[in-house]
Amino acid sequence: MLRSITGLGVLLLGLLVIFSCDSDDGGGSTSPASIEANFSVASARGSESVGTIAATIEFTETLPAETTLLFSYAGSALNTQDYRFLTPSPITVVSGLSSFDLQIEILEDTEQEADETIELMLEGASVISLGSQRTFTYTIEDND
Ligand SMILES: [Ca+2]
Ligand SMILES: [Ca+2]
Repeated sequence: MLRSITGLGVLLLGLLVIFSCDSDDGGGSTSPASIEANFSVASARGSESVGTIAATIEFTETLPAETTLLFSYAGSALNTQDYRFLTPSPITVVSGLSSFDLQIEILEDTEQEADETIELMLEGASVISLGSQRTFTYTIEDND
């Protein structure tokens, strides 16, 4: 008797797991790993007096879970001198979003200088994958 009750419990638990997996799918069968993160554009430019800019990262589907994104930066503009990250790496993106704005404050100065670049590169993502548009280059145009 005890054995059959335990067996029934295991069976019910199994059905619950199957049922909750089905309801999480929301009708689709896409696994999170097939969702890709890409920059929305490869490049953009603007005056150094622009203020805050956004490098938009788009997801091919709405995120089913919280996701962490890692990015690196390079370029001729200097972090903390010519610009600063309002959204530093790593970025935590909550579930339910289909895009995320990585915000950068462009710092205005009075020096005459050449146009400078900020090069961002997506380096990794938890839960989801990276797409082919992993880099974004922003050109800061001098206004002095
Ligand atoms: Ca200036
Ligand atoms: Ca300047």
